[in-house]
Amino acid sequence: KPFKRLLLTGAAGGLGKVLRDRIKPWADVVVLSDIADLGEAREGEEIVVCDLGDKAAVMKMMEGVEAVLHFGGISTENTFENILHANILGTANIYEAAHKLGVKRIVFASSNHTVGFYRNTDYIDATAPTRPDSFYGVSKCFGEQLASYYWDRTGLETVSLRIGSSFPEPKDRRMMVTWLSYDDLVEALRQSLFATRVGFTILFGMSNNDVAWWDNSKAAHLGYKPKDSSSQFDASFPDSGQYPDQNASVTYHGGAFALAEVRYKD
Ligand code: NAI
Ligand code: 15L
Repeated sequence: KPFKRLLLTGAAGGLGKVLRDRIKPWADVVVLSDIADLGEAREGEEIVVCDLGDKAAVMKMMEGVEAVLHFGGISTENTFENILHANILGTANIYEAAHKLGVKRIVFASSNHTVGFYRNTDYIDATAPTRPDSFYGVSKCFGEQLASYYWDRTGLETVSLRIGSSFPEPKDRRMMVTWLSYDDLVEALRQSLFATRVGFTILFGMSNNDVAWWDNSKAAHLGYKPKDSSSQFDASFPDSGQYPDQNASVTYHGGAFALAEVRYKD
C-alpha cells in the first residue's frame, strides 16, 4: 500500500464516516481521530480520541504518520471562540506537528465558505481573493494561509479542497451547483494525495454539475476529473427559468451562510 500510516481527522463526522472504509486501500494503518466516539478499531485501523486544540496530544497522534486528511473541526457557523479553538488552533497544531515530524503532505478540508460572498453571477478560480461569509469561512481562509506559509517556509505540501456540498444528494437549488458526490470526493482525495507535486494547490470540490461557479483550471496538474453530476436530480429542483436565479438561497456562493439573518448569535 502507498502509505504505512495515513491520518484522518474528523473521522466520526459525516464525511469521516464515509471515508473510513474508502481510504483503507491507501495505507497499512489508517489512524482515525476525533473528539467524538469512533467505536472499536477494525483491522488496519487505529483510533485516537483527541482534541485538535491540544498541542501535545496532536503531536503524539501524528508520530509516524506520512500524510494527513484534515477533516476535523467545526463544520458550520459558531461562536468565534469555538471556531478559534477547533479550527484555528486545531489546524495550527496539525501543521506544526506535521512540520516537526516530517509529514510530506496534507489534504485540508477547506470550504466554499472561503468565497461565500461571491454572487451567483461570478465565476471565479483559485486566484480570486477570498470573501468569507462567516467566522467559519474565515477559519478556512486561515487554514489555507497556513498551508501557503508552511509550503513556502518548509516545503510541506497541501491541497486545500474547497468542498462545495458533499452529501448523498443535493438538498436545494444551490446544491445543484455546489454538489460533490462521495465518489468524486474520494477521487479528489486520491488525486490530491498521489499527484507527483502539489506544492500549495487549491481545488474546488464539486462534481461535474451543469452549472458551475468555480473554475478548476489552476489545479489542472492534479488531474481531477469528476464523474458524477447533480443533473441526475434535475427533477427534484425544477429550474426557475430566471437568470440570475432569484431564489435567496442561491444569491451567494455560500448560500444561507451569507444571508444576514443567519449570522450566528450566542
Ligand atoms: P462534521 O461536523 O460532521 O464532522 C467534523 C468532525 O470534527 C466531527 O466529528 C467533530 O466531532 C470533529 N471535531 C470538531 N471539533 C473538534 C476538535 N476540537 N477536536 C477534534 N475533533 C473535532 O462535518 P463534515 O460534514 O463531515 O465535514 C468534514 C470537514 O469537511 C469539515 O472540516 C468541514 O468544514 C469540511 N467541509 C464539509 C462540507 C460538506 O459538504 N460536508 C463542505 C465544506 C467543507
Ligand atoms: C460547509 O462548509 C459545511 O461544512 C456543510 O455542512 C455545508 O453547509 C456546505 O458547506 C455547503 O455550503 O453546502
